Amino acid sequence: MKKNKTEDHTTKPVDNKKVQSLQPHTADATDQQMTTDHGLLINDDQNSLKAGERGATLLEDFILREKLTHFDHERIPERVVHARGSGAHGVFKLYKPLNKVTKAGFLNDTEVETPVFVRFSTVAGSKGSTDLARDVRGFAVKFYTEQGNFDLVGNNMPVFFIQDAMKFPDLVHAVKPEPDNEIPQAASAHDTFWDFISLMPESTHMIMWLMSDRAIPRSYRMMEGFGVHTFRFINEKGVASFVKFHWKPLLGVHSVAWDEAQNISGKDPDFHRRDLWEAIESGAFPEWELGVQIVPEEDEFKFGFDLLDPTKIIPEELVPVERIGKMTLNRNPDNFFAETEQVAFHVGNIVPGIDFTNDPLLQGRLFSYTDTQLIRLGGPNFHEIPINRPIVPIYNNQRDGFMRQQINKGKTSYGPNALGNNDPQQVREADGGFTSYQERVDAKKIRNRSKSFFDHFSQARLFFNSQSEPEKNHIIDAFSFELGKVKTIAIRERMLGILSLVDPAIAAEVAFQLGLKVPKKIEQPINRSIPADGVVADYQPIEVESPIARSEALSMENTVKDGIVSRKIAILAADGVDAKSLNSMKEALEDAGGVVHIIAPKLGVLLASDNSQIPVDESFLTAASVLYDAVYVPGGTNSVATLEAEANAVHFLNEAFKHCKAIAADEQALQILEATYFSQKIPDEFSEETVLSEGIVYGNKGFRLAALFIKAIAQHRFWNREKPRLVPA
Ligand code: HDD
Repeated sequence: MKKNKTEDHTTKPVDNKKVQSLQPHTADATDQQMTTDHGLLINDDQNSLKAGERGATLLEDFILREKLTHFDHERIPERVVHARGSGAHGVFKLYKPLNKVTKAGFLNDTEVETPVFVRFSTVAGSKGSTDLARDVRGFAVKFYTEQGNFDLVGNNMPVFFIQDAMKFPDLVHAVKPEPDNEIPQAASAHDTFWDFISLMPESTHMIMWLMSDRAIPRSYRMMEGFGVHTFRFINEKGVASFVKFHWKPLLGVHSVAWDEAQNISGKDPDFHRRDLWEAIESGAFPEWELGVQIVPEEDEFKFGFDLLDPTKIIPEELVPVERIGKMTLNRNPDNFFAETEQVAFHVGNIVPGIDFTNDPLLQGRLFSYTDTQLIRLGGPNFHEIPINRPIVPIYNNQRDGFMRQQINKGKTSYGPNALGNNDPQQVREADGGFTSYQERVDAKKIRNRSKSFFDHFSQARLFFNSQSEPEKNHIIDAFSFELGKVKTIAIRERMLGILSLVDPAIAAEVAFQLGLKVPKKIEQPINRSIPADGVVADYQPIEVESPIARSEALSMENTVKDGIVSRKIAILAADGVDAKSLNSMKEALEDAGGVVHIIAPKLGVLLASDNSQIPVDESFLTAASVLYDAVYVPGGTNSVATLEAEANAVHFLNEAFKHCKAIAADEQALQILEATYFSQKIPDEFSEETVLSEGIVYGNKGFRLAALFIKAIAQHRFWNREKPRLVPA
């Protein structure tokens, strides 16, 4: 008889303190025998216990009861927001000590690799919704430091919709599916969302981000992350500075086209989840640099906006982002539920050297995250779930509660105590005990908002003005789409009014698409706070001039475009393909780090013109252009003729062109390009210049063809193709 093993090994290569701490909790059934939850070996797991072959099932059947009961209780509530997400393990390594500004241990020791667990998410959709919704992306990082867990619970946009946590339930109720019919799923394009937004001028800056391509990333690996709020750093001397956190992806910041996003949602709703998983499995580990913007306390009031206002950025031109370390995601979770679903982030998990500010949104969050875990994970012991445990031991007088794992020894669970030596002992600040930053507060209790929070438009304008022409067009298209889905004309008009305060030109263009006029008089939003003391109410925005007109960092056009690592490239081929034309391109792309799939009319193998066999990865039934970054058609007369007669192949190319992707063809394959809708856009001859502006490469010049194609793919997209819209695909 085989013995049941209780411990397990993992095949995953990465090893660090967090991975080790998860180890005793993992199980691998390979070569093991089946047991009940109580360790009894099971003889038959296929049939219930019955009174005779055709008899009724017996209540006595504890094996059946256990199996059904466990199954019946498998689901837990999904997150009230950010329900849809994907996680990964990794490490953070510091470039240089930050002792001048913070005493946080993990920000001072360049030798230490701090384990992290990251969860990316969309906000509005349910757990099973599409990855490609137009939405904010969550970017939550749990650092398992030697001083306890530090959670940086951020988003891929640097600002937020509202300035006060009091409005969070309203915001979420407005964006979630409408309560009468639960429509639409994972979409902000509906009446209740825009009703709310059009009455909340403070959301205008965030709305510009949400309508931009940032809301439809190409990959979780290609988005920035932001801590959003201004936090505090505190150094050994107790001197504080303000800090904003940034994550800068080494692959650059890239997005898909909106039409493409909608198609991906149908073809592969798990697109981002799959992309992250596959990249890590293949060893193309996603990397981000952690950046900080540091503002000395004495400079708090030097800006035209309030550092405590979460609807404002500090433009990088005013305070540069200093890159202080690198995070690498190098290990997929073993079990989605145990790790990604049960991980519990909390913006209140901080370590000595980091502290909060009075940002009223942050202050509300400090309550909400623990509160939500209590219902979602079922009680106060969620910190004991393996993924949530710190890598340092936990000792305190908290006891009991549902599912308590820790077996606390001794008589005392209170302090002070003399019976137990007064253990566990409090720790002096000098020895690492946490003390809150001693901010001086001398104020009246009031329910109001600071006047310094009332400028709602200057940074919205700064964002728009900083975009490239295609990015601006996308924003206008997105507003036209979203407001076009809104049924109530008054809401559309109210939003046009708000937009006209950002920039009359955007308002005019969106109004044109909606067949409306920009209202002359801006309707006063209703039902907002009543000014008790004559202080201007928050619905009366004030105008503040931005100290800069444009900020380079806000446009994705200026991002890194230096390679094709992990980019997916489709090679379209059929029997009779020229093996050399296919293989030389495939090799060149793979050498540059690209991921190549051969797509053919059917699965199996292709018989090349030299009789060699080439395995097919996908067929036109299983693959789609929207799932790739670029497409190449190799030579071989028969292959090209077959593809030309295959509508799906021509459609593949048309769609790739429509979505502004790099396209390459062997000179023998030119005829299939000529069968597309974009045949008149193919340059007569290609040169490095045309490749970088048009993104189409063809010919038979071997290495040069591949080299230029790689350059084109690295450009990500050729947005200049978008207008006029040629392709009906
Ligand atoms: Fe939040 C989840 C990010 C404002 C209340 N939030 C959640 C997650 C992220 C953020 C990334 C998912 C964490 C995960 O993957 O498990 N939230 C933000 C950012 C905000 C923000 C960047 C503004 C700067 N959130 C915010 C406010 C409140 C909440 C103002 C409430 C007062 N957020 C929650 C929550 C969630 C959450 C209800 C749902 C699931 C969870 O916490 O664990 O407590």
